[in-house]
Amino acid sequence: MSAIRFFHMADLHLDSPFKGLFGLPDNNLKKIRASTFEAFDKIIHKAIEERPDFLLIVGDIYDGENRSLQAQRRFQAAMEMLFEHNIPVIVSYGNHDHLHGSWTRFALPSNVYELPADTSVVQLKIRGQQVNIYGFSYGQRHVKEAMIDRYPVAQDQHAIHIGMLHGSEASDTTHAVYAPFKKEQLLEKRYHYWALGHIHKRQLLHKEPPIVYSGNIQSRHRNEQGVKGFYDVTLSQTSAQLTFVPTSAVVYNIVEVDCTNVQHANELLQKCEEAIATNRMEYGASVMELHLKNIDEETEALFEHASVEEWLETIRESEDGVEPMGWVQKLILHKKSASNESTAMTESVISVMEQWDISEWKDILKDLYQHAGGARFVEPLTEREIEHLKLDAQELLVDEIQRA
Ligand SMILES: [Mn+2]
Repeated sequence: MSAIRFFHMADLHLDSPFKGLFGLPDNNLKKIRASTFEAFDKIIHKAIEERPDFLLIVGDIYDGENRSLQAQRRFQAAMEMLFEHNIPVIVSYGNHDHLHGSWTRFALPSNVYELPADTSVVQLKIRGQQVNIYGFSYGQRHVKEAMIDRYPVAQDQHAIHIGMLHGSEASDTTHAVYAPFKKEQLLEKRYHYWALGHIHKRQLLHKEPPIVYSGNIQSRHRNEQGVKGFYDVTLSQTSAQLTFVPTSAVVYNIVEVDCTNVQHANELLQKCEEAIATNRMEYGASVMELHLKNIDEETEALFEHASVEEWLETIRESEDGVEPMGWVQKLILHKKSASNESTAMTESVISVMEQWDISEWKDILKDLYQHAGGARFVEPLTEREIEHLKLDAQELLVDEIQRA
């Protein structure tokens, strides 16, 4: 029985708008706005070069339910290229590009199998090997039902069975729970591989058989740090080999700068520049959060007559025009003087915040959201927005406590 080879990817979020980026030079902004497409192109090029047997795309190809024209055009063209090379693509749509949205229709070539809203199976024959792929697309945005109940238990003992599922573990309370499942439920289906989507952080939930989130192919904001990509999988009934392939066009990173013994502004600037250069060597184009570590009183004095914003401007200026781009989004000071007591206090406040659910957040923020004049200026309160608020609140808290 021969092994098969496929690419497992999810959450392409093509044409993500990248809101909330301010003050960037035009070429940097352009690079970031094109990053989801650039990452996608890398996958298509690799597929054409290396000819895997098929591709699996597990939901959220498009960022919006109106499936932007630009994104569809790029996707369509890519699928045509794969058609030319006889590479099948199995697609399930997720909560972002669910079937109930309205969009301008493109006709995809016949190598693309779009899964319907009911769980169904796509059957492929690869060098004599039968391969059954099970999955569904989101019929509407919110699929709260345990769709896993609708997947059949594998029957054909000679086939390779693969499940595609865009959803999250029932126990995972950090995300909006869609199509919830328990690991045991997946294992009960006796499939050889579970290709998951929805969670943007790459992770292996189970090894044999593999239950895998490939994560998204390109970070979309500062809560999605690190290199993103997809899995190149070689699979037989008895073995699985997974290779992570990076695709990020722009890497979101936290860069640490050790400020021990820094006394003068030029020394601090030089340390920052060195840290950024090292990051550039390793990751290429990046959006960075610069964390200044080990700031003692002498270093702290450098911020007495120049604000953090001024420092940020100065650091950004020295990066202007350097390729590949390095955009410093934020500058965060970690002062040495912070006592253990204040750390403990910060942590206890943060842990209280962690326990708030969305309705509590709404209650806490109701003055803002119900304000007659202000409400229309704020973003809708999504999980992601709450994540941002949490991080901002933590920073503010640490800062205030240290200053006290
Ligand atoms: Mn997604």
